[in-house]
Amino acid sequence: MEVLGACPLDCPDACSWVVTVRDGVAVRLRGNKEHPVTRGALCVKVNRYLEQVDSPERIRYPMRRVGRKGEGRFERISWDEALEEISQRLTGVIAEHGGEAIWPFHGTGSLGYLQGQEGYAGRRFFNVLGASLHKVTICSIAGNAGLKYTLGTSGGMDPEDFAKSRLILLWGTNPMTSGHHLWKFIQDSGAYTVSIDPVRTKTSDRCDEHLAPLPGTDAALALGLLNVIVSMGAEDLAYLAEHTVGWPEFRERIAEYTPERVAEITGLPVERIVALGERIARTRPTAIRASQGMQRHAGGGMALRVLACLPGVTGDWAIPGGGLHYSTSGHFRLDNAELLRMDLLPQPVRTLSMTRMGEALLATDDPPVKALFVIAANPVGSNPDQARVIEGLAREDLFTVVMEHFATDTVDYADIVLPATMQPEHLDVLAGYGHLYLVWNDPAVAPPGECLSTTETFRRLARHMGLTEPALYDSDEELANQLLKGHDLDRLRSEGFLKVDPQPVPSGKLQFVSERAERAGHEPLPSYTPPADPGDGLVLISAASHYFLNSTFGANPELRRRAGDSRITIHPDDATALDLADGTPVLVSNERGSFEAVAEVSDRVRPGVAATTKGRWVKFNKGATVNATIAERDADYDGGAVFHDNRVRITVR
Ligand SMILES: Nc1nc2c(c(=O)[nH]1)N[C@H]1C(S)=C(S)[C@@H](COP(=O)(O)OP(=O)(O)OC[C@H]3O[C@@H](n4cnc5c(=O)[nH]c(N)nc54)[C@H](O)[C@@H]3O)O[C@H]1N2
Ligand SMILES: Nc1nc2c(c(=O)[nH]1)N[C@H]1C(S)=C(S)[C@@H](COP(=O)(O)OP(=O)(O)OC[C@H]3O[C@@H](n4cnc5c(=O)[nH]c(N)nc54)[C@H](O)[C@@H]3O)O[C@H]1N2
Ligand code: SF4
Ligand SMILES: [Mo]
Repeated sequence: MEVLGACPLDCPDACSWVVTVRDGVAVRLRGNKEHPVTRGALCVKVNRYLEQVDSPERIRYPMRRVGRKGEGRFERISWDEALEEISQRLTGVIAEHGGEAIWPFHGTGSLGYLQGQEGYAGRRFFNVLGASLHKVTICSIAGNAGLKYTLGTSGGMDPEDFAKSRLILLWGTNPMTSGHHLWKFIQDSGAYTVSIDPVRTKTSDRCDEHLAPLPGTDAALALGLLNVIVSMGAEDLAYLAEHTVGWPEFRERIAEYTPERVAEITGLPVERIVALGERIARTRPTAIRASQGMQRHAGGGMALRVLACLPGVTGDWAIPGGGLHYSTSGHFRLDNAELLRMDLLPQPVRTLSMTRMGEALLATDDPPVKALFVIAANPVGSNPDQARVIEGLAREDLFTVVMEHFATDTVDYADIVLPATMQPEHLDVLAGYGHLYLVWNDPAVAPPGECLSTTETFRRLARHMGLTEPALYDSDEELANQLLKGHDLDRLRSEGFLKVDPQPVPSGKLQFVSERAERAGHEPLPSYTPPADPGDGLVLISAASHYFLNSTFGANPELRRRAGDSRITIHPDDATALDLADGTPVLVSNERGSFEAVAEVSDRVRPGVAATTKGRWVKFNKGATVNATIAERDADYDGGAVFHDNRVRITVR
């Protein structure tokens, strides 16, 4: 039997897959050949996903902590005991501190609308309890906000249209690692390709040209390219007049960013800036792929805002194969409100920011956080300011439930661990953020041990607590129907995927001058916001690892072997200045914390920059990873995270 499913991981490609089942056992997993983006291929991480599903390390039963927090010692308990203990603790917390003392910490481990983050699985239950809201600031929020100020939507181009582009700027993005299916469309286009990245990545290697600006200076670079374009008189006057607001003001702003000034800010040669500006000026359509990486900076939201203006000046937004693609999420008209049911909240409640976890857990707020549910997240490994997150999670008076597949660093701090189903074992539906397809996932096999889906876990908990709200007991099928109202569900189910119609971009006139930004307290005109880490040393970028997906697979023996030890890449000039050689064991530190790594001396990074990857586990890395050095600071818009705006010192161990 073959069952259609979908990869649940936090990756733009949301692959459609086919599970072959024999005698109730999943024996084969492959990419769906019919899906126009998956095209039959998965990736190096997920090709052997069935081994991950069958892993002997998988959590199969509910557990209760027996050791100290952080020790990771647990005993097996029954579901009844687990539900009873959770019910009692939650009831106690609500009686003493109110529902807001409960924090449902939803992570991006699964992007499923039923079981994972996009539908904030379990939110209905938490609404009935009056729990705090959770804002997912960890990933893409600043860029989304910046795009919305300019375009009215964050949706952007249909990525399949890259096949029609003549010039493609791969700007702060590494698709060969973090979503490789886009490359097919880029290849099909035959376009001239430019990688703009402080690091020479696997993607840069495939491009015709590579520019390595200083991190966090992209808005200045974009303004400099526009300066060249406008000096040539290559702006599209008809498009500007008909489809934009505030061109005269923006034109003046552009004039301030001469190639000379921009060269100083970005650390790029003037000639390269001029040459790229001229190339853009004479090539239609030009497309930009920018992704989350380049907005993990103090000025991340502003950077995306300026980038979205570029195709407004050249008129590329009006040409198929022109424009910008960041995330397609804005195009899906799903009835998330119907799923979330915020109307079930008894009164308005506070919102807690995902990337301010250390601060929130250690604060003396009223009410303090007294109960924490971690759902498909691994904050110990993946949040900023690791030491403070750990200190917060170690609080004896904090009741922590972690729903997981594996004994992550975060599980070690749980009071109760609940075994969760994996994708071949539950029903779910996903929407790609690198394409325009809804993707369906039917359960293929029975869960191992006593694993339960997120939805079923909350149904049972609600029943155990005697909650009477009928919406808490809707089945997965009912939830899917509510979410997908207006979509052809039968077709989605039978084919495994369904393309949605993109919304127009920009949604109205493109706003060079944004009143919405001004109302939110930001500059009305796009500008350049410099990096903000006040520290000294090199700027450390910790981007996606080729072999892990965030911290998922961080304990997978084969993928860990392929990823190798924790490394930090440094330019030969910086290595000489620091008296380091290739292979030197180093300590990487700043005022927030430190971690150990091995130096790799290579001109893959530009001078002034160091690079490592995210996703390693604390327990396999001597108690700290790169996230020990990252600040719980906010980016400019909406509280986004600043993972790559991070200065560190590197010393020999
Ligand atoms: N240094 C640095 N740190 C970063 C970043 C960076 O660029 N640099 N990037 C950040 C970004 S963009 C992100 S999105 C975060 C993500 O960081 P993480 O929270 O580490 O995300 P994942 O590893 O995707 O998933 C977390 C957990 O969810 C579990 N999980 C998966 N599916 C399910 C399910 O259906 N049910 C349950 N209960 N659990 C499930 C997985 O087993 C996994 O342990 O990391 C951030 N951290
Ligand atoms: N294999 C793999 N795939 C993944 C993930 C993973 O962990 N592993 N993570 C997934 C998740 S959660 C997300 S959000 C996406 C993220 O995917 P990406 O958006 O690709 O994010 P990053 O890997 O953080 O950064 C991408 C590139 O931006 C560069 N960069 C950093 N700062 C700057 C800057 O200031 N300017 C410019 N121009 N470039 C800069 C980095 O060097 C890096 O090469 O990928 C998803 N896919
Ligand atoms: S991680 Fe991305 S590329 Fe790999 S199977 Fe999942 S969706 Fe596809
Ligand atoms: Mo992410």
